[in-house]
Amino acid sequence: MTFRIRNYILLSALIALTLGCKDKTSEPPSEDQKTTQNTTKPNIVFIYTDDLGYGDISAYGATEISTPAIDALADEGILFNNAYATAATCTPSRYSLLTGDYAWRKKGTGVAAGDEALLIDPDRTTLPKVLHSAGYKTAIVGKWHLGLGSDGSGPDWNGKITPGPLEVGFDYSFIIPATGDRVPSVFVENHHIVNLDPDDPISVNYKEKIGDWPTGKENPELLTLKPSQGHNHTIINGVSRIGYMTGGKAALWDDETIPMELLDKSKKFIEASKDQPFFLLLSTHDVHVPRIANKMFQGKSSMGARGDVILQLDWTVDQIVKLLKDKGLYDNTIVIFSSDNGPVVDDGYQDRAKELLGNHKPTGGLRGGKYSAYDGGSKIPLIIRWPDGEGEGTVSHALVSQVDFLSSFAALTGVDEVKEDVMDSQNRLDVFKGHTQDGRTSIVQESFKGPLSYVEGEWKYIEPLDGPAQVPWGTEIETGFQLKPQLYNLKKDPNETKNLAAEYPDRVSEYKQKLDELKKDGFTNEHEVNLN
Ligand code: NG6
Ligand code: CA
Repeated sequence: MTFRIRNYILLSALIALTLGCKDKTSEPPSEDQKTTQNTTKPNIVFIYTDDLGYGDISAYGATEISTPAIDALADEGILFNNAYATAATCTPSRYSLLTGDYAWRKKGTGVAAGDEALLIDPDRTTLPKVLHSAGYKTAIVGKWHLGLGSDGSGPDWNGKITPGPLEVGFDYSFIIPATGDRVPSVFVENHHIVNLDPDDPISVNYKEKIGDWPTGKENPELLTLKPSQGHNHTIINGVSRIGYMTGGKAALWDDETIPMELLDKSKKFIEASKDQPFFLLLSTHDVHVPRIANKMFQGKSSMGARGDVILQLDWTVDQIVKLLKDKGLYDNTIVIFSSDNGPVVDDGYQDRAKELLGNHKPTGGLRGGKYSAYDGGSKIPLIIRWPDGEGEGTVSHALVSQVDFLSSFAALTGVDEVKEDVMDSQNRLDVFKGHTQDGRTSIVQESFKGPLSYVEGEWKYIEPLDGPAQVPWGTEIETGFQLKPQLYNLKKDPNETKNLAAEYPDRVSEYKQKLDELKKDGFTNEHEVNLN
């Protein structure tokens, strides 16, 4: 895609104003939908991918892989090239997206275990609750990874699994409880495991082996995909996972059809919601490990499993867009595409991602990657395609954070006030719509059990903290831990190569003070632990 200049933004805004800019390729809505779909409250489909990097798609400059469906969204919408998840791992980023708060304010939000209790307080304001109050039907389909069940007891796998997504504001949920590489390898629909046979109850344990199902450690000869780090507990479908499980055989998912299952449930939700505005959070398993593409995509990229699942993800986007067009809903639906954290090449399985990477740069050259305090950890792709063509084909350089969707969508849907329990989310609707390039003044980035960073304008300060320079379990990613403060100029040095802290001591103390100030409203120092 071609990067166009600011004038173009103005010009297209003008054209949109005069002509009422519409997507030419989509089907006109049916008479039926014209009457039932409320144009002041557009549907929202948020495609939230897992571990997809800033450089992983062709719209962001990848040349070794082509992602035409995602690129088409960028051509029809706004591509943000200065957008951040709040954290470098999944659980805290998702916590922020749904609550509008930085996750370092809340204990236990590092990377949730597969049997963790629900991390979001059901009494608090959430993004789906805000949209629900505006008359939206809300759903999450896909990866959850924010815990299930009550504090102390966790999820009751064989009974009613609650609290969970439904208790924090979703009307419908069909989820992978934690991650694809964590047990239990089953889907949970609303409050129950799908296809669970009561005569074959499920047990899950994260401390010790239970039952007699083989493990990667004891029976490596049974593996079709071998671990490279950890991941040597219970074997499901030839792949050893994190955590032990036994029972629930009929409920096990098939890794190769996860995207199809998620699409099917998304489709049913969309079809059932056509009479009112809807919010669908489609939270893909791709491109997280284990990367097991469907047969349709196996061997289709030059990069092995990781490239194949990027193609599979692009196909998912294409399917969703086609579905919206088929149903006549595309002209009244905002489509958002983003990722929960930066990329990682070897994240624990010998899937040859590293060997076959070739010239591809998942972070687009940014320093670090998933887990890291450097920008490779949390600077992510973000594309917003507005149904009325706003910002069509433009690029926004504004500093934006996923934490702001809650307040911005509240404003969009006419919810005047967001309660005080939301501390960090700001209404940046004008920025998300491309009306202005004046983004946030500052953001905070969270690395995995490591330092926080404070970004203001073109400057980034990383707080000093003691810990290993590299992620210790072998992913070959720099953490960002350093005993001295770090200061980078992201404009002149986007890859954070030159620490300028010694040259600008006043800036360092100013940013340290500002970060400390933000921490005063709530901070859990569990992030200040050593990774070892
Ligand atoms: C790590 C896992 C990694 C991944 C990550 C969470 C090991 C060695 N590594 O602990 O594979 O599951 O947790 O990823 O176990 S996230 O995208 O959900 O945050
Ligand atoms: Ca992730």
